Amino acid sequence: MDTSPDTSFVCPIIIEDDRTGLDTETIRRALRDNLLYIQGKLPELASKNDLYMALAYTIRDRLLQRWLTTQQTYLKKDVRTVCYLSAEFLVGPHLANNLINLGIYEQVQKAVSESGLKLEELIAQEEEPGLGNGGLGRLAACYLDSLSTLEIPAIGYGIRYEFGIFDQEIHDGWQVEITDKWLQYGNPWEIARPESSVEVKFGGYTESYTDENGNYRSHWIPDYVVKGIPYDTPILGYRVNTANTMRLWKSEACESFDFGRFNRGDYYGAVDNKVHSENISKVLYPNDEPIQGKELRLEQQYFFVSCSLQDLIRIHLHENPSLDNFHQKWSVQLNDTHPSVGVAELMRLLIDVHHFDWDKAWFITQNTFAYTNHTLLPEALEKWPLSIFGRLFPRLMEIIYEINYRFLDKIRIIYPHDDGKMSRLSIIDESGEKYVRMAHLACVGSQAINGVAALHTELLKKDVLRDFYELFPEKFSNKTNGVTPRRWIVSSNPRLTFAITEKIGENWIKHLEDLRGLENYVDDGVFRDYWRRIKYDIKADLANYIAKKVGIKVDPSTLFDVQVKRIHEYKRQHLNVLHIVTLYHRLKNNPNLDITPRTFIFGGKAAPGYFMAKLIIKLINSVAEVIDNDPTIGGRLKVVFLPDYNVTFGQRVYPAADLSEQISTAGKEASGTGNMKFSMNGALTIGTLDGANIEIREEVGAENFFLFGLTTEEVYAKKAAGYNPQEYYYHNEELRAVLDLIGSGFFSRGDSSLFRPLVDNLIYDDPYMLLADYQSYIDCQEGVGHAYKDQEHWSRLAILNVARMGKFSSDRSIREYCEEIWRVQPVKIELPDYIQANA
Ligand code: RUG
Repeated sequence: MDTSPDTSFVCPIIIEDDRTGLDTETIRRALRDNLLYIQGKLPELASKNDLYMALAYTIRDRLLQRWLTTQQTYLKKDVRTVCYLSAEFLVGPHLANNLINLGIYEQVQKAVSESGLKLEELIAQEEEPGLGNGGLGRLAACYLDSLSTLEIPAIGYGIRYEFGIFDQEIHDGWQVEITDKWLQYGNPWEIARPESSVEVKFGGYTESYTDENGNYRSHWIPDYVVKGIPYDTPILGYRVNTANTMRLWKSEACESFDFGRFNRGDYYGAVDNKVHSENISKVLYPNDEPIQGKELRLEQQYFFVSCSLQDLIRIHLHENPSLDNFHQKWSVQLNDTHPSVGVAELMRLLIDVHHFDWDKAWFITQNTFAYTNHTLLPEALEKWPLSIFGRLFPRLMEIIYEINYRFLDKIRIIYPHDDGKMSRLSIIDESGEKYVRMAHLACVGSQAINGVAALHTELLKKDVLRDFYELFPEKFSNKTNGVTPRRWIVSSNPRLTFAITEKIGENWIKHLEDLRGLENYVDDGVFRDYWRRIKYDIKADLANYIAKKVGIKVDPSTLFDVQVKRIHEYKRQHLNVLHIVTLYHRLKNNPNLDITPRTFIFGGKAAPGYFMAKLIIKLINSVAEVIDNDPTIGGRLKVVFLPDYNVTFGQRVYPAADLSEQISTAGKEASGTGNMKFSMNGALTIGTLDGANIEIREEVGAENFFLFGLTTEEVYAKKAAGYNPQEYYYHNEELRAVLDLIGSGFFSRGDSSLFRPLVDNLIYDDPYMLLADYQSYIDCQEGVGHAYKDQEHWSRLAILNVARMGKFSSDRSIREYCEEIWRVQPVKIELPDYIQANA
């Protein structure tokens, strides 16, 4: 079948008004039309999901002209394009965001309500694509939003996992993982492009030969070949015509049935290849688990990277006579080390397929890639056993050896006789079993390296990547993360959006620094009163949701103290629990104690194999149950664990928080982005000097931030001096009472063994130094309680927090990447006249 574009069929496309019109009447007509002709349903028999699908198609129709015009403009203008390679894109639901970005929320609300429906109910129907674990994938999604909003030519490449991050249920307080079947009712936002499929090699061996010019070359004969099929989703910017593409790859077998094996009677073996090939994009790996030995994950990484680079080369050669200028047209960002095998793959494609010599290929490769590091945790720094890597990608292994050999040759000249330096810098770890160090490959093969918050970048330079920093200081820079205000304020918090816009106009949505204008209203008592009423209403909505979801009644007038993020020991949800148990213990000893009533809200998933994280979830639920059933507490403390924390739930919870818990051990959280979402929505932060907390505190002012805990230097110094948590346990009576209470079985129906591993870990090891920070945290929380009692004062602090969050828009981060790393320019997209007339 010929699937190439037929250029003889070039004629102006006549677009039906029903597919582009933005007025209420046209949208209503289009909705009915799509219900009938796409969903195949009559209105009287349509389910809510049918109506959601019809609406989603109606909105997608309105994106298509923008999307196609964007692609056409990029081709015509021969632009430089950013290519964001990420194993995760946690984009969240599309519908509401697209309505906001198109500027047709109200029209659609009306169109839908005339049919007796509520838009919010249809929005709630959307199954969110959970194609990420947390911060890293969500950051990639915010960056796509900002790239489009800033009209920057960009493509996001990733994997179309059939099953995203698992759904979390809580059974008897324990996390239970359920398969995420996000595709079961179809995905109206994507378009499959099988005609642009590519093939990816795995396994086998290489053969060397000498080409016609006498050059030594290598040829990869694979064991099997997998097909990558692209699925494209438009990512529309806010009130611009730019709609960039997120292209996610699905794996399929090249030959779905092995007739050779079938004819030999090997019926099951005949479909083996198909099953194995399809498995590659089957499921997202939950992070926080040791990755060594997870061969399928390495296959996933190579699969999507190879597909994406082949795709870029194909697009490039469509417009350019050769790949000589590839690095001038594309800037490829490696989102963590997950896609860093791309350095070797681009070399392979240039040398083996396009016959470049080594030096030229290396020049192009080094000038194409840039690498973002997202973690300092040693267990998250990827390295792959050479045995697996070499077996799966024999040709890449040769190339990596050659890159390393040439790299170390240069190092030897700079640091003669320094074997320690050589082995520390080498791409191959030879200290025991041999490994490929992916961060080293990324550093050597990239023109720029960045961390994601100021502290994190400094620690990379001083510690994890110190030798590389010494070698190429000019490659290093910091790019503090940001989040998109379109999703994290406008879409999730319409009440706050209205209140802000009423005072300072709507420019802040694209220029978040304009929020500073709110400072003029901080002394306005009427505004503060309005602010508090809004917050109360949002909290009341969340209270209703909590009642429906987990059957717990919470009071919106209590302080909503929220910690939502992945469950991990370094994030220290259990420190939060120690505070709760401290308050409970105090109230038990002194029932008339005057404390600020609080509702503690938790949400987050634990990696399925991470025992301690799962035990922390159980502990939260156990403490919640005991406190909830204790009549002497009288509602002064409530603890809620909301299951299945995801983007949709985040949008509900950030706006309702009074207090944001950002309590990681200093030096462990690379940046954090939840900290920004809370603060933008008017929550105050209690936090350590970690990640972006430091910069948030600098922006909002130290007096508007509840700071506690050891600094990174103090953490390091204490560790170096031989940290002994028992000293804290024995010297702090209250802390001891709290740990003993948990260890005694009080919260586990008398079972004193249940939380023993957690308590013992704290007393005898405490790798994340909870005990060292305990007293400082408790004292700081006391300050929070006092501050909340003065509501006028609290509202001032909250308004100032919002007003000073301008820095943390992902637009600012993306501008910095564009100017300092990618060197790309915005490109205006002009729609054909007949479309503009509609808009
Ligand atoms: O843990 C980090 C967060 O601190 C950071 O905000 C986020 C985005 O930069 O990335 C998170 N992260 C790091 N997720 N995965 C990793 C390691 O692969």
